[in-house]
Amino acid sequence: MGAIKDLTVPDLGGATEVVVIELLVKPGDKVKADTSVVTLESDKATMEIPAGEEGVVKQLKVKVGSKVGMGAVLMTLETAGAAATAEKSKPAAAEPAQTTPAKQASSTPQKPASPASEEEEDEEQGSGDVHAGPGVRRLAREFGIDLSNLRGTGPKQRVLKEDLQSFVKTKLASSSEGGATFGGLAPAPLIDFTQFGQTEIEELSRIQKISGKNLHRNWVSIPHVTQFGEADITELEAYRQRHKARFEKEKIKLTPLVFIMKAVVDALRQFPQFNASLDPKGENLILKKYFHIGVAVDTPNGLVVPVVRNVDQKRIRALAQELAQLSEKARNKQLTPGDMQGGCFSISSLGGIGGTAFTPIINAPEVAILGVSKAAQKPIYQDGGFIPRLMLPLSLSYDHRVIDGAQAARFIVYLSELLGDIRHLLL
Ligand code: CAO
Repeated sequence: MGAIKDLTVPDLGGATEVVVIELLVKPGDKVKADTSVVTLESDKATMEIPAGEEGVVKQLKVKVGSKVGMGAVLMTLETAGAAATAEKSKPAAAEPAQTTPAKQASSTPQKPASPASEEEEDEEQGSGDVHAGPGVRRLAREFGIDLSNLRGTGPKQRVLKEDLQSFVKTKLASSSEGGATFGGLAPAPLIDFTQFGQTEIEELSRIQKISGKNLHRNWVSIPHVTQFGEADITELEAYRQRHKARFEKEKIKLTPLVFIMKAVVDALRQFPQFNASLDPKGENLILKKYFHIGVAVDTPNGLVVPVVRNVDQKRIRALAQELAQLSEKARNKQLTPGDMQGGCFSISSLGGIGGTAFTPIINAPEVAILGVSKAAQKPIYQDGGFIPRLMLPLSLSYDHRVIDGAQAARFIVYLSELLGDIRHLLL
């Protein structure tokens, strides 16, 4: 049997009294010399007291809330040593130093950490290469987080409370049902950019703050794949040019987008799983029998996605009118929440600006979104020679939990065929 030793409150570094805020062990627990057994708190800091010696906890002498001073007995330990006589140990502060640096680190008396001394104390409390204050360690223990999985952003890579919070947030966002985890995202580096040059702070708009959160959630929670394609819209463009002036007289802008909306509805009929939402459990597909299409509109205050309802029941003229009204409302900040609800599928058109392709983010709870880029003349091989054709780049992002790659390829091929043959759209 080992010796029975009292574990006492060490030198408090100036504080006369501290409070026991946590008992980390119970009688019968096996402890190592560096196992934290009690957390004490002064009005300035918290500190964890290590067992000091390997052994078994015999009896707790304090409770949570007890106020104690230097030398007070916290608990008794049956040490693993050979000596059989019970002996009252001296306060930890006076304990002889261990011979190896590692042991010294774990059994060196703890001092309450004042803000200035905390970093020094972290060194002492470091397990392996991890440096963290006692509060952070306690929090990590409560959450069951192994601090060695985190990359600290403090001095000497010290793990800060913020690092822990961002680790937990990332875990929650990416939490799936069991399975292996891959260490989570590294926290974003905290950089003082003024060290590199002049800077200016500009607050994000309200819309950017809201849509940013939604975009981030959709990006991390939906397994996105983007299928690219091209539609030959030479005939469609010729048709549009023929009718554009007539529409303009009525102050209606006829752009390729309205034709694309019509073609999308036709493709949604053909491929109903694109006009669907996953139920919250991810077990059923809710198939929609209506065709409401969201259209991303770029406004000075950020991106909004008003919804054009019952696109299947509207003619090109009515759609063009409604799209103009909705984008006007969006740019004048007059959209109501109702204007942005109920979408089945979204279209994000950057065709008026340029670029060749992009990967749009799915607008949950929808399962797919079509990105449209600027049409360009391209040499297309036909009947033994190259001829110029106006090609429209399409980027279809889809939720791979719901849609297979083959279905997505079929969808984009079908859509391209519709856009390539104007008769389909007008009939
Ligand atoms: N290829 C070639 N030209 C195109 C085109 C395309 N794919 N799409 C539009 N155009 C042309 C139009 O025909 C028009 O030219 P004309 O006046 O000569 O006919 C010009 O580009 C401008 O069109 P527009 O952008 O004003 O109109 P639209 O109907 O195509 O789009 C709207 C309306 C509201 C979708 C658009 O103004 C808009 O806001 N787009 C940005 C959406 C966005 O930001 N998406 C990104 C989301 S992810 O951050």
